[in-house]
Amino acid sequence: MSSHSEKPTKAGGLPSLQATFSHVLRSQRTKQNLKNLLRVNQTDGFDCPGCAWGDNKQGAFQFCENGAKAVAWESTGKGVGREFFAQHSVRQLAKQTDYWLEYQGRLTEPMRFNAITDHYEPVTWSEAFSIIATKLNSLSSADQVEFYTSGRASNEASYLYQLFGRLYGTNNFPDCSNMCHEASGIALTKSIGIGKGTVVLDDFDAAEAIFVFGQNPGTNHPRMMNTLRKAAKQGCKIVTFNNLKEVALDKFASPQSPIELLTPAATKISHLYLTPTLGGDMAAARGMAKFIIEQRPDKIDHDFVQQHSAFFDDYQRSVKQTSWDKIEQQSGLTKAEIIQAATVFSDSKTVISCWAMGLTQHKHSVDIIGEVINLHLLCGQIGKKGAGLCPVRGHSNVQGNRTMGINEKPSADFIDRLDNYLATTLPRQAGHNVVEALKALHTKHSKVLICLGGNLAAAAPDSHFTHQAMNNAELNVQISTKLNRSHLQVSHDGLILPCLGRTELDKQQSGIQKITVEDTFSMVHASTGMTEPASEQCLSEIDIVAQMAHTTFNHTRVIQPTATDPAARKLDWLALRDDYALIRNLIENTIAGFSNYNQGVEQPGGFYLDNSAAQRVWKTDNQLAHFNASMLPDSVIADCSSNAQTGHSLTSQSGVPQAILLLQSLRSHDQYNTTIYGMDDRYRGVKGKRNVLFMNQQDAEKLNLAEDQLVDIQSIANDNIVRKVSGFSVIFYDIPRGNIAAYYPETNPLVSINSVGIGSDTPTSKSIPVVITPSTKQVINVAKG
Ligand SMILES: Nc1nc2c(c(=O)[nH]1)N[C@H]1C(S)=C(S)[C@@H](COP(=O)(O)OP(=O)(O)OC[C@H]3O[C@@H](n4cnc5c(=O)[nH]c(N)nc54)[C@H](O)[C@@H]3O)O[C@H]1N2
Ligand SMILES: Nc1nc2c(c(=O)[nH]1)N[C@H]1C(S)=C(S)[C@@H](COP(=O)(O)OP(=O)(O)OC[C@H]3O[C@@H](n4cnc5c(=O)[nH]c(N)nc54)[C@H](O)[C@@H]3O)O[C@H]1N2
Ligand SMILES: [Mo]
Repeated sequence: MSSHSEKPTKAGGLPSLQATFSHVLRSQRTKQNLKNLLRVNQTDGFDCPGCAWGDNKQGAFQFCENGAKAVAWESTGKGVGREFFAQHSVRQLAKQTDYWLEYQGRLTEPMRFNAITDHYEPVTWSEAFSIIATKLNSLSSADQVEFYTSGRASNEASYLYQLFGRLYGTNNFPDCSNMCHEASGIALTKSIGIGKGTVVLDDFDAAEAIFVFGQNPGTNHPRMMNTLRKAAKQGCKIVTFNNLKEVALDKFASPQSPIELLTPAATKISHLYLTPTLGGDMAAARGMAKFIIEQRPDKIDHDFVQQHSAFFDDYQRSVKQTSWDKIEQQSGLTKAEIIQAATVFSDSKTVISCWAMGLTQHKHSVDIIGEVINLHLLCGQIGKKGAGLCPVRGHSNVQGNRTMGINEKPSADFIDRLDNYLATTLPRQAGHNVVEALKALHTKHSKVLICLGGNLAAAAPDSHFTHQAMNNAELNVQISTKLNRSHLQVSHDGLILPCLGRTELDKQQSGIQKITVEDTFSMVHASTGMTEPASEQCLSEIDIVAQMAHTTFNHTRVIQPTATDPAARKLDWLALRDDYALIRNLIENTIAGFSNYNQGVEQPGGFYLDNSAAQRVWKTDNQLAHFNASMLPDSVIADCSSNAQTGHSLTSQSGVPQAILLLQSLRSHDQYNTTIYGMDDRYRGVKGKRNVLFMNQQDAEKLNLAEDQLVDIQSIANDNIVRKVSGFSVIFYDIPRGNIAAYYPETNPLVSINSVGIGSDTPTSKSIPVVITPSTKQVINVAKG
């Protein structure tokens, strides 16, 4: 009998409400978490750590099932302290699943790795800061340190952290964006002169059509489902491009509607649902442009093109040169399907396009996104009410991190402002992104890794390479709330520094502190935690960063690489920690758009950071929006071997022909990135396991694979390294032939560190060429916990 359950016919509804409360109950802090949920995204509450979708301040509750999981997961009654680490060696812990590691509870005291005993042992905070200061002052170059950031860190924490790193002397700021929306930022900046989305939440009310490319909001941005549901009910046409049939984008029942909650009723979301092949969206969007340019030239916004854009002629030439054959072959869609989508696009007065990881994690993602932007320029669908571009951000403050300067390639303007205000000279040359940082650690050029949140060991590609790189670090410092794989990649010296989470009360000298964040719609607003901290020993991220900086800059340098920046010593790091309003003053004085910052965040809902492109002001070299005239790539996959074209056959060493399939790694409904909440993926009908492989039944039959059979997956790259994962059970799924899907992070070992997006350096986690074979390892992955 098949071990997975029926796929539901609608998303949301009662099961969603039930799941919400079962996670609250499991947190062992039920009462507190019910209170927490009522304060999620409320004006006087805290920003949901779940995702970066904007808040609509009306309505009694602003949380969703997956936001509730994130809150309950953080605010748990379980804790991990010295007894736990005395009991388990690092080597033993490394054998546990990601789920088990985080399920142990909150980190409650600072710990230091002892390489002799292979255990973490208690350390005082002052010893911990002194270890960091001593190490940072002993390096021969500031570029030997990698400062990683994950997108949950607040504006204040991120700002202070980048200031610390830059005053120390480096731009090595690898961050989760490098693996996430990097391609969006690059494509947008190239075309419209700003790397952010151009719409606000209200625009969705005024859109006649909404295109959703490569995004699964039912799981990853559930609050967006209410926006889509409302739009659909108003007659807005929603067009979905997704490699898989995601149930929420078909039918959604709002848990806030009694009828949809309690009966089979649901709102039909997508007017048109197209399933392109992986990496095929550029071809699909090119086809839409071809139809409009060649068949419906009256639908081109000629005034916009003339007044606001450059390189239209080049673009038009590229479009005309692209054949329908190539478009159909590369998109996996028929000309008729593409024309249907193009007709909705060109017939609508206002169009918004949203996208997420299905567009950003490919080899030619910058061009894929460029082509979506081209469509909007072609029809003038930008910089007017109800129209524009919406890269839907992941982490709740990932957009704010970048605004605050977490960027390995800072703009000259940004450094100019800091230099002027602080009377200093900060480094300008580009630092390392994630892939570069890992390579530098791997070759031991970099010696220290500091992580402000996240779980680099599990989030980054090529797990074996990544783990080796992290183990090479002479010092691995992890500022975290929960135990994860990154704490276990330690061979020399390592520190676990436990911090407060978003939901927790943050008391400093000057009183209770708020922090601020920026959402997908460039709204900056405050967030105040209310729960008692998990432990008295947990410090706020800001406190930890401030003390690292204070100790480092007041320590004698053993080797003088670049003289310690005098500005670093002049700054009163501890005063900034005592009152976060002072950090906001510093931000106000050094970053554009933040005037009256402290007053602005007092307003309900916060304040809006201006977006030039939304005003039809183009901050490009010639003050015009640029069409991107790139041709379709020859192949959508990274160069992996001379004959590695999807679907073509390759002869294995044993002489048996094997088909190459293209694998995407995605999220289940029960996870937050590398944090695994449970083993189910309700909307895809998966229960109790994560090592599953979604594949087309015909592909499976061709390979003689039965449903539930265990298989091994091996990726193909142009080096001789074997990258393989074992024991995945086959699930027949509605997915284009030649494409397969499995969960992240389990499939990260398959992504070569060298397989990255052109111009973005983002690991190509949505197009991994692989071969699959019946498993040699008979394991069933069951929940531990
Ligand atoms: N509950 C929860 N919320 C989250 C997260 C989480 O893990 N859990 N993660 C957060 C983060 S950091 C992020 S970045 C976002 C991620 O949000 P998503 O981007 O929605 O995340 P993925 O699961 O990677 O889903 C990618 C979607 O794109 C589709 N897809 C893949 N490749 C292609 C393609 O080539 N073309 C098209 N058209 N579709 C494709 C997949 O079928 C899938 O539906 O969510 C954020 N919110
Ligand atoms: N194969 C594959 N790889 C991917 C992706 C994919 O789709 N496929 N997606 C990529 C994407 S989009 C992203 S954004 C990255 C995510 O990469 P990361 O952001 O590095 O990973 P997370 O899993 O979000 O980090 C979880 C950890 O953050 C810590 N944490 C949680 N809350 C807090 C807090 O408030 N403060 C601090 N200091 N720590 C906290 C906890 O210890 C927890 O274990 O992964 C990328 N990797
Ligand atoms: Mo992300």
